[in-house]
Amino acid sequence: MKPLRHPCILATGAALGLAFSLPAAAGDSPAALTPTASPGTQALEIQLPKPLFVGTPKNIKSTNLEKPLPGKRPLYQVPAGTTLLSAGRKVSSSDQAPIIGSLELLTDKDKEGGDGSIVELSPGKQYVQIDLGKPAQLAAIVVWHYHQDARVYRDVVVQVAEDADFISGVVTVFNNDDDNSSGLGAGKDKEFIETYEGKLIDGKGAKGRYVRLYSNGNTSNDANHYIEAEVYGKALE
Ligand SMILES: [Ca+2]
Ligand SMILES: [Ca+2]
Repeated sequence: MKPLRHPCILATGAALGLAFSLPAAAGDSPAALTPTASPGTQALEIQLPKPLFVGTPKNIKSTNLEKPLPGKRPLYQVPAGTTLLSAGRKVSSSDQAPIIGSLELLTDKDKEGGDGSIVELSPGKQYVQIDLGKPAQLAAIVVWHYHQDARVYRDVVVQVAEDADFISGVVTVFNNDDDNSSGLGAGKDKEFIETYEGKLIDGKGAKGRYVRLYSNGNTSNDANHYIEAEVYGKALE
């Protein structure tokens, strides 16, 4: 009898759970994942898309990979009064003519993983930039590059600045380019596997009007993708 060549085509949570996190299974205890809120804070509410992983995980090569969480991301505490600042805001990019999709997809609140929800930028180091319209103090940035399969986007760097050219008041809040191949400085953050939960990045209270997110290809191909980028914080004006 011939062995099955693709025993995981009908992948189950058990089959996938070895390599990366999946949506909470019945029996998960949200209470156990919820840190105690302190006065003046609130849990960040993030609208999540439908999970899409349907295949087996790819062989991901990374020497700097964060260990995937065993379940859903714990609730994240942010300063009270924090709101979503980026919805509908203008997006620019180092690639003003994306290969697929348009830059508006970054802030249209659609985070579903299907092809129609994804903008594809040219290969190599590229950035997208969100204009919040006015200065703000940032609590968190959540980015969905892609979640049709498990992969890692390279050299993810997130910066905040006062001006659109990133000359004044530039603060780097995330950088996992550990070998400085993108030339923005070597970062100490870890690479991460993309999931439907997106990647939550601490805004560290950085102040600015513009948020820029860099990447440089991914472990499946050399293109750069975005589904949505959300910026949470408080307007300063
Ligand atoms: Ca979107
Ligand atoms: Ca690098």
